[in-house]
Amino acid sequence: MINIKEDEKLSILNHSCAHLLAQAVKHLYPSAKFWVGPVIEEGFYYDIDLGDEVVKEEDLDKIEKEMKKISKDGKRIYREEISKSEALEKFKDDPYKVDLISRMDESNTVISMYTQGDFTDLCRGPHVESVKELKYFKLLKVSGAYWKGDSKNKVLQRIYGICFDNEQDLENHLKLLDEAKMRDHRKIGKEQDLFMTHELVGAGMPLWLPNGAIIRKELENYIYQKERDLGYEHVYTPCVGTVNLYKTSGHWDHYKENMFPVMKVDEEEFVLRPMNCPHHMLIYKNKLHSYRDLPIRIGEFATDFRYEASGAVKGLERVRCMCQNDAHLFVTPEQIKEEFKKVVNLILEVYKDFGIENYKFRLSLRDPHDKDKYFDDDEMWNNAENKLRDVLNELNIEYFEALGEAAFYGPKLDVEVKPAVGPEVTLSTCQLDFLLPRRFDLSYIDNSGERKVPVVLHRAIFGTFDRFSAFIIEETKGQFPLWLSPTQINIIPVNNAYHLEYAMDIKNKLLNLGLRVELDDRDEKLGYKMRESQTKKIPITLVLGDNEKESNFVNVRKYGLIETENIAFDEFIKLVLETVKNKSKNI
Ligand code: TSB
Ligand code: ZN
Repeated sequence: MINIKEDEKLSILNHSCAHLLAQAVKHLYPSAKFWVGPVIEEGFYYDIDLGDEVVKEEDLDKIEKEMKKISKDGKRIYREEISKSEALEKFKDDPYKVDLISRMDESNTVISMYTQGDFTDLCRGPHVESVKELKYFKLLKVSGAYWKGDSKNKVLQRIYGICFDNEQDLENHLKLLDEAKMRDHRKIGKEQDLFMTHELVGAGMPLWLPNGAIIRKELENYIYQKERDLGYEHVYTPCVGTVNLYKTSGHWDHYKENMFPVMKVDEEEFVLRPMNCPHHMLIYKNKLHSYRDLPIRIGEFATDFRYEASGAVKGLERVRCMCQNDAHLFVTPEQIKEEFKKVVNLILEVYKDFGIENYKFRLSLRDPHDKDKYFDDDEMWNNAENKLRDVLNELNIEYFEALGEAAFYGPKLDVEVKPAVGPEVTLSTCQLDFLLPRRFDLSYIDNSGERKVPVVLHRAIFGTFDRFSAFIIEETKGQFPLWLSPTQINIIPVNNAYHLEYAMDIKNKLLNLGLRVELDDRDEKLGYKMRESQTKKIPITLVLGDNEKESNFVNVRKYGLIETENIAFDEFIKLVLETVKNKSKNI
């Protein structure tokens, strides 16, 4: 999707359109007072004080019509520069503008205003020359916004819109917005009871509902098995640690702004952990190790807490409480490349299983000038960064480099995945770390009996279960493959009086095979129940009547298809189990 702010021409157009919106609002709501109307990535908005009146979504049409009328009138847009005292006099009845003007420093700011027809607004500009140029716009939504973003202040009405310079671009953009709305995992999450949030729990702290929990459990089982096969050992550790633990690791100095504040218990200070590395370092340190033990791969589905700005949290995609599919691999320097390659191959394998094809590898490097974020040891950094480059080149993997994106303890390989709509998201990561093993004084005995420091690879294949689930919900539009579907099979008896017993028998047999089955025995019409099964996006619906009962068959309707198929029950079982095992979409 286009970033309006980054396109100079569209920026001017959208800013001018914000004024057109304000003028139309003034015509329709004469007492309206205006705060600010900036251009944003998604278009523009204007914050407006309408006294006791409230603009609703359905009022946007009316405002849009007025905007069109003004635009047709085709008045020129004039710029005038005025002194601060003139500005204060001119806008003296408008406390919002007075607030803005009083804070302006005349010595380094030119105060300007723009006029179009009967409307004048204080503005830096620039603007288009005439309102006639503002033809292809759309008002998108309205919400409340505290004046100056402070919850102690009055709530203003924020009206959002977007403007293009031709009809086709506007249409394409609106289509994309519709598509994004339809796929939005927050919407699907609500419709399918996957997760919820509640202000009493807090922003960015999702509650996984039973349906969502099934998906998450399946993801956990899937990756757990893959990791076991690769020699990972899984652990459980607490999601708090003492401040001293994070001072030892260096998080306290380099990651504090991403952490929740300290909790005091008795005389000890604790934090909610933002990462699991320190805990895993201590598990490694619990025993003496010889080079023969390495690599040691410690995995955990670990809950972390991070401070994310309240405006940045989004459904499951960006949360403050997350569960990482985390592991720390303790290796000798000679094992780095091989172990790193295995991680990259695991990422590729998982993406293949999930049909993820649109992604880029990003090599995240330190910014050598940022001495606050990155520890100061050029040799260590260069060594680590070059090691990663070598591996990527040997694997023939295309990547791009991103300065200043490394973790404080080392460079990383992040995978940026492009969703069906919307901006890229970082899912997987694999990071190389020479620092934390030193800070925790880790060691192993090498083959000549000498004490050596291991190297650590931090890696998360899904990233977090939260973000990965958000991604999968949007990619599939909530039509999950059979193995992930909360309900896999819905059984509908044609007539409860005659077919319920057979339906219950089929249900129990499927449940015994470990499948997730529902039986719809409500006294509703067959057609109604079948339609509902489709709305709920259940992959398989079985309709059972006389024919099926007599021959031990099932009548199968796959999600999204109209036609149905009669299959012998034994055959059906085989098909279903195979589909689940192969993780294919449907039978
Ligand atoms: C891989 N210590 C490493 C770990 O061993 C670590 O924490 N890396 S991380 O900071 O990059 O986080 C791992 C992954 O978590 C990221 O790749 C990203 O996919 C996911 N993630 C990060 N922040 C959030 C968030 N606020 N909400 C959801 N997922 C997140
Ligand atoms: Zn880590």
